[in-house]
Amino acid sequence: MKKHLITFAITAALIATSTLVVAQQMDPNMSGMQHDAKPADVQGVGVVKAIDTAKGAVTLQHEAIAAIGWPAMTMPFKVASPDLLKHVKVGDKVQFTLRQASAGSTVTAIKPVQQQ
Ligand SMILES: [Cu+2]
Repeated sequence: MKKHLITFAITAALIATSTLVVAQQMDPNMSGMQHDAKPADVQGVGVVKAIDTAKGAVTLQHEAIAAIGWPAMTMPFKVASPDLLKHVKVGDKVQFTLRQASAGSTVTAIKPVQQQ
């Protein structure tokens, strides 16, 4: 009887593991399709106040970001890659993507917005 329970437990664990693997393999496609719905990424608009390519940081005077309950403010952000800062300069109005994490927010995309 005990042996049967153990066999059952192992089988259940194997099924759970293989389900997890399938879920992970599917994830890249899923996140690609549902990019806008991903709660970890939020969009913002602001003005570039300072750029520090050496530190990989950008200071943004951003508008309120309702998705995460932020009021408008000026603050520094880490960027996912210093390359992201090549296409923006101080004074640019920009649209950016923030990835939310417990360690802080990281800019994962940033581009100038056409001003009219
Ligand atoms: Cu802020």
